[in-house]
Amino acid sequence: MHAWPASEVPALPGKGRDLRIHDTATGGRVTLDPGPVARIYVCGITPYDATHMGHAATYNAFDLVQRVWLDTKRQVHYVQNVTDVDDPLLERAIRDGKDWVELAEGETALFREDMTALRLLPPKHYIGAVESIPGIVPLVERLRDAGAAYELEGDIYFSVESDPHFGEVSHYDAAAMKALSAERGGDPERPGKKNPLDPMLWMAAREGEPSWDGASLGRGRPGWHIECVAIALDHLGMGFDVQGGGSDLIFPHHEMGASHAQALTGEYPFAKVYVHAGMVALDGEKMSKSKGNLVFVSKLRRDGVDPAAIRLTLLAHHYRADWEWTDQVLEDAVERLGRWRAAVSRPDGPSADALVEQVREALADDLDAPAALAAVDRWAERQDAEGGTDEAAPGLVSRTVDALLGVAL
Ligand code: 5CA
Ligand code: ZN
Repeated sequence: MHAWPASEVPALPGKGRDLRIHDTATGGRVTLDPGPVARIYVCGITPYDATHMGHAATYNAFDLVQRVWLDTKRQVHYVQNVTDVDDPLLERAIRDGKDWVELAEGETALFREDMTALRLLPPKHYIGAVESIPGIVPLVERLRDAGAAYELEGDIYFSVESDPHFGEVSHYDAAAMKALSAERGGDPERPGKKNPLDPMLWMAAREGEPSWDGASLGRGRPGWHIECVAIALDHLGMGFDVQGGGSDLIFPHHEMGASHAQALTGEYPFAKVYVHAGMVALDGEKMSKSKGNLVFVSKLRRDGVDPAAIRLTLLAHHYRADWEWTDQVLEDAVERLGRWRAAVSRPDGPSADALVEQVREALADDLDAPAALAAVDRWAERQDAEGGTDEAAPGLVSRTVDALLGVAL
């Protein structure tokens, strides 16, 4: 699949800082030390109702990871998937009387437009689940042949007991795992499973649903977790730097993905750190396609809201916090954008050398975007109150905000 165009990232003077980031698996902060090519996998959308502010907030967080790495003069090998076949997508297509392929293509196209408008840098590889099926089948066969998977009425399940590290991403207890599994696509109540938590790797073809040739598995379609594993292993290999997504993916998705990959390769870990963004809510509840309480990026754009203001709204919240979308948070961002634009439109101003370092330091410190915004606010206030004689300052502020925060002033 093709991704979307990259906005230019200006180079800044000096050198960026290494990223210290909260790792879900260890529960602590880790200083990342990627090689010259940093490797990151971020779980992509299931394209049936894109792009809401929750999605945008999560992708904004991982865009900051990428920008911090680029500032350290590293290359970034960023992979993102599209879950372009899945139960909820098929259900939505039936509900709306649409062809599921057209629904997925249309929503993915809209997502690309939104990402471009928000200046979120594209992945190097943007890969659909459907196009990955030929690579998924042999992985499921290997797991089955190694005894890490078993058949149940034609479907193939992964045995969580086959990975000695199972549970080490989320650290949830058995009851929490069971509840989340039922809530997020699993089937813990199905009779005949070895462990209620075991997730499906391959689902035998169902009447009226799309299916693909699965060689010795028979016709069917892949389970959700193995799709992301196949794509990550194909494009990044084991031991990549960051596995990312929203906190609703901690369990089962990222826990199961790690176990699939570890059972397949015998290597550990799947990813060096697991990074999760908080949930954006509307009217007191997590914004979600299934509940329908959504604010869409495309709707705001159509209403004439500047994408830079949408992005500043996201940046005003720490990526790990759960927060609530309101008209007020957007209004605050519109106002801030106006102040910043006025401040950089003058021919000179107070020196911005310290500001570059403050923004760098804030982002390196577990992506503290609110602290980065506060630093720019302070420069804009000084510009307003006293001005200055540094002719390079307004341009340097613009480039810093653009390079590290993705906001074009
Ligand atoms: N296709 C799968 C991942 S392989 C999926 O979860 N798709 S999604 O469309 O439901 O979500 C896409 C990304 O947005 C995921 O990282 C998810 O964690 C994140 N996300 C979904 N809802 C919210 C929300 N309300 N707030 C923050 N992030 C969210
Ligand atoms: Zn995923």
